[in-house]
Amino acid sequence: MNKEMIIENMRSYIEQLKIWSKEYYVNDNPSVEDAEYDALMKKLIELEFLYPDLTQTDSPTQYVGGTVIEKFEKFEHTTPMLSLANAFSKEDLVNFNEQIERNIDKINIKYYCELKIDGLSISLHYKNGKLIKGVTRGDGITGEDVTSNVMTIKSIPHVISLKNDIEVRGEIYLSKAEFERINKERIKNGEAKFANPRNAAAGTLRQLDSKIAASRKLDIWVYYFMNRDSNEIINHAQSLEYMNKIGFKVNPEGMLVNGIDEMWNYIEKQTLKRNSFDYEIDGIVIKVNDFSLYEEIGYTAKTPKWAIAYKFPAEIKQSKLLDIFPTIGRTGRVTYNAKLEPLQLAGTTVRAATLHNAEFIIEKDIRIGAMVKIKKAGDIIPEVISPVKDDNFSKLSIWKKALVCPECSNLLEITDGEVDQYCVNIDCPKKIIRSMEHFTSREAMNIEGLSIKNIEKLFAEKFILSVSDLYKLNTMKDKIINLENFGEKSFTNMINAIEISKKNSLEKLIFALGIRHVGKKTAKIICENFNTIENIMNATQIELEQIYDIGIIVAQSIIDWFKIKQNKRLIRELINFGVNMNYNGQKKIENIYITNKTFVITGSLSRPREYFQKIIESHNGKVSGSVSSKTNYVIIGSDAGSKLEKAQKLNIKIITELDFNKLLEE
Ligand code: 0OX
Repeated sequence: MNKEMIIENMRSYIEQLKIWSKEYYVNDNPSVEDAEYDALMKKLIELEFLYPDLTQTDSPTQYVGGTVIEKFEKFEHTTPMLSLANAFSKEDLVNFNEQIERNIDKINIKYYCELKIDGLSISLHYKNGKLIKGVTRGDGITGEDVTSNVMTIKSIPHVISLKNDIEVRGEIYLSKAEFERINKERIKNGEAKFANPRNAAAGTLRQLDSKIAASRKLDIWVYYFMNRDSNEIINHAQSLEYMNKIGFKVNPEGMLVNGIDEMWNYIEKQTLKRNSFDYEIDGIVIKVNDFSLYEEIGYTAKTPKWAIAYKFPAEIKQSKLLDIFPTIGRTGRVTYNAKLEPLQLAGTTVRAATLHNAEFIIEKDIRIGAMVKIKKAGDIIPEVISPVKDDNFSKLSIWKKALVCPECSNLLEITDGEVDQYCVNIDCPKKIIRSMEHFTSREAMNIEGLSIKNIEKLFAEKFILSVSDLYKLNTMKDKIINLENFGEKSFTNMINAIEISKKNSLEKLIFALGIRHVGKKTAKIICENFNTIENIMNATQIELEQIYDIGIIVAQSIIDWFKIKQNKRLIRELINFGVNMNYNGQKKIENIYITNKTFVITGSLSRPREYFQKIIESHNGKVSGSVSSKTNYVIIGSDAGSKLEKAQKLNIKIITELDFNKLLEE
């Protein structure tokens, strides 16, 4: 056989296998027996074995995996991978619909309802018809490049007929049957079981050896076509149909509905069918069907306003409350926890659940020894809902709250107007340990190699009494490596991680300090505006309040924190240890017309709304979806509708794109 003939043979096998594979994996409707498929596959494998150089890139043999990588590279998404706002009742959906109707000044909006698959979001990139990249959602902005594993998923086409560069997004999942099979195998191998199909899918997608992914049948449903402009696809239903036509798996349960009653009807039907699917779903996703409305309806920072996820009510079960014990958080707040007789709930074994605060336990009359109802809040954190007042209940003694801190025996206090009890002792060991845990956590100073166990140990041995002591640990090598569980290697890793943390951009430190009401996002906003620790420490209450997104309470909390003597000393010590006190990111640009002003954008403009939004936000301005007395400017394009009218009524400045550009130049 000459080269051309071999390639011709390979191609004919590949084309036939592809047709059968699509029938089997995508359409769930095979036309041949497995044996026939396997026989042809064997012929192809033999040919490729003899002529490896001629192996075709789109050969189905390429699905078997085999690449082993060291770590997953980061990949910044072309457009952020948004998540969905949640709805928990029909009322929430009515509100969702009303807000959209009000926003775009239209009624009778068509919605597309589809199952909410409980898996992991993935973004798939195709170039010139070939699958080139698969990226996880990550934090929505940056994900991990898991291409080597995605390439092993049989229901994801490696080659599609459409030659434009496209991106599709969907949900990777494991069927319930495959999850059971994997767990059985793990038990046999003496490995820990996966808690649920979602965890198993996540664990599989993050394997560095793609052979492991190939050996587990990951699957996909796609739900989002990113290249809406380049095709004549004008609505979501059409986009799904189109994606299916070019070879992607689209869930067949989706349906177009008109109005809330039809929507609710769909939800009720799918709620009843929920357990009959061979994959787990945790709700229903509802999307406006018409793409042309998306820009106008708009987005929040993390979610589109044209879609919502209705979450199924949480599963509720009963178990015996064995004990109630308080724990102390980094702020000194007391949380009460329930020790339970273990039970299976929403995919995991639950042994403990939160009881919130003493007020909650007293109000619900929860007693040790009683049967209690439990659910998982947000499907994650187990919580006790109420006691079951059965015959046995009245015989149990009424619970009494703790009066002293379980860690330092200080009297617990309740601040005016609050329900929570606090330990206010600044030397309370638990508070210190918890603050250190927060300080070193990933989102804060990201000091890897310093587990909570190590922190407790180093604290107990008096090596670290406050967070600044972390930066002195390098001088205590001889003593530390002699501690149990601390070898030379773990010591070096820990010290390296501490050293690296000195270079963090300032927002990480600001978050790490644990100032009340200053979360990750607020820390970044503060740094974007003040740039250095010195500026932050010198900022006045008024200067802080002038920043968008920082209200009176947050501003007060920042001022209060920096007033405390010990806190000032801590900052001085950190400076002396060489911890970076500057913001490395982009500083907000000041423009008197844009900074701290609210804009509404309406009508068709020469560029997408996101373009203007980005510019406005980079100047510390805000873009809102609706016109109100708080709006400073309305930017109008052609066909501006009700928002323009409203702006005129309220006497709000109306500007064109050209005017906006002029403001920018000022
Ligand atoms: C799902 C699912 C997730 C696209 C726009 C925002 C979220 N888990 O089944 N996400 C989406 O939509 C994206 N749809 C779904 N069906």
